[in-house]
Amino acid sequence: MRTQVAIIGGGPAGLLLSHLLHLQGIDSVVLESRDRDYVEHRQRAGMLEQGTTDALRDSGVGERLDREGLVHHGLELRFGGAGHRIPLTGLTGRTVTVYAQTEIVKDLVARRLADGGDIRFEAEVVDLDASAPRVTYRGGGETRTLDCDYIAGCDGFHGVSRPAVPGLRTFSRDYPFAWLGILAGVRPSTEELIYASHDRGFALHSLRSPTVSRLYLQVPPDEDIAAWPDARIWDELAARFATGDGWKLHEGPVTDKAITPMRSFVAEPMRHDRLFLAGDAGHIVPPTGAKGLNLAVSDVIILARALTERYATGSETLLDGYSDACLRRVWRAEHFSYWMTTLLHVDPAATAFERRLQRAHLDYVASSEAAATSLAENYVGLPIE
Ligand code: RFL
Ligand code: PHB
Repeated sequence: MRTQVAIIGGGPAGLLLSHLLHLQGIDSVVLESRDRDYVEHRQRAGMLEQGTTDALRDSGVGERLDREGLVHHGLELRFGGAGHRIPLTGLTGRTVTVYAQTEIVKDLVARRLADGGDIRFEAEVVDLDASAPRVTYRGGGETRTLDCDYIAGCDGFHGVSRPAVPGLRTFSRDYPFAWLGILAGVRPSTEELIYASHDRGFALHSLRSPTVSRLYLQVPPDEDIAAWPDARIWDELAARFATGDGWKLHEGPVTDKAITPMRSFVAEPMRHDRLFLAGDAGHIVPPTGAKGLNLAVSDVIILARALTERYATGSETLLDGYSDACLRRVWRAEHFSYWMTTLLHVDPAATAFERRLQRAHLDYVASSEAAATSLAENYVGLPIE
C-alpha cells in the first residue's frame, strides 16, 4: 500500500491537512486510532481566530460555520467585582468566532468522505520510519504497512510521532492548577466571553450556542472530579463571577464534565527527515489564550503550501523552512498564552506582593488602550506569514 502523504491522527490538524492536500491534487491517508464517534464528540476548543475561519471558508468547508458560528467583537475581563470590556474589533478591525472543535471535525470528516478521501478509524500507528518513509499501523486485528513520500505527525500530545524524532529539544512548564470544564444545557448568561480573575481562582464563561453554555473553573492540578458535584460547581462559578450590579448566572443540567491539566510545551525542530510534526504533536499551550486549535490550523496551512510547492516544482525550499516558519508563530502564541494564564489565575504559591502586581496589571489592561490593543491583536491572532 502506498500514498503520497501518510497522516497520523484524525484530529483537526490531520483532517484539515488531508483536505488542503486533496484540493491540490495530492493523495493522503489519515490513520486515526479512535473511532469516528469518539473524535467527533471529544469536547475541546471553541474560539477561532479570523485567520482560522478564513482558511476554513476559503477551502470550501465554511458553510455550516458561516450559518452556526457566533461572531464576537469583544470579550470581558472581570475582576474586583466589575466587568471591563476589551473591544477586539474596535482595536484590531478583526473578529473571532465561537464554533466548537467537534463541529469542525464533523465538517472535515464529512467533506473528506464525500470527496472520496481515505480516513481509517481505529487504525493505531505503532511504528514509523522517517527516512524510508513508512508507517506501520494496527487495526481490525491486523498489522499493515503504508509506504509514502512524507509523514505528517498530527497525532496530538500523546502520539507516536514526536518520540520518533531523535535529538529533539523540548521546553515546558507545568502550572500549579488545572481547568474543570463543563458543558451545560442552559442559555448563556453572557453574549461575549467572560474571563474572571477572583481571589478564589480563575473562571471562564464561554458558550456553544444560544442554548448551551461552556464554563471553566481553576482547580488544583491533581483534583478529583468526584469532589465537584454539580451544585458545588454552580456555587463556585457564581462566587467567582459575582459583580456588584446584580448580574445572574443561569444554571442548568451539566452534560459533560472533565479536568484538563495546564501545560506549556514546545518541541524543536518540528521536522526530522521526511516526518513533519503539526499541531499538539509539536506544541501545547494552556487554553487561556484560546490558541491551541488555531496553531494546529496555521501549522497545516504552512505544511500544505510547502508540500504543494514540492509536488508542483520539485523544490524543497518551503519544506526546509517549515519548522522555523511554524516556530516563530508558536513561540508568540506560547508567550501570549503564558501571559494570559499568569495574569488571570491564582498561583497558590504567590506572595501578597505578586498578587498586587497582578491586580495592577489587570487595571492597566482594562484602562490603557495600548495595553488592551496588545491583548486584542494576540487574541484575534497574528497573520500567517
Ligand atoms: P488532537 O485533537 O489531539 O488530535 C490528535 C489525534 O491523533 C490521534 N492519535 C493517533 N492516531 C493514530 N495512531 C496513533 N498512534 C495516535 N495517537 C494519537 C488521536 O486519537 C487524535 O484524534 O490534536 P490536533 O489535531 O493537533 O488539534 C489540537 C487541538 O485539539 C487542541 O490544540 C485544542 O483543542 C486546544 N484548545 C483550544 N484551542 C483553541 O484554539 N481555542 C480554544 O478555545 C481551545 N480551548 C483547548 C480548549 C483544549 C482543551 N483541552 C481539553 C485540552 C479547551 C480545552 C479544555
Ligand atoms: C471554549 O469555548 O471552550 C474556550 C473559549 C476560550 C478559551 C478556552 C476555551 O480561552
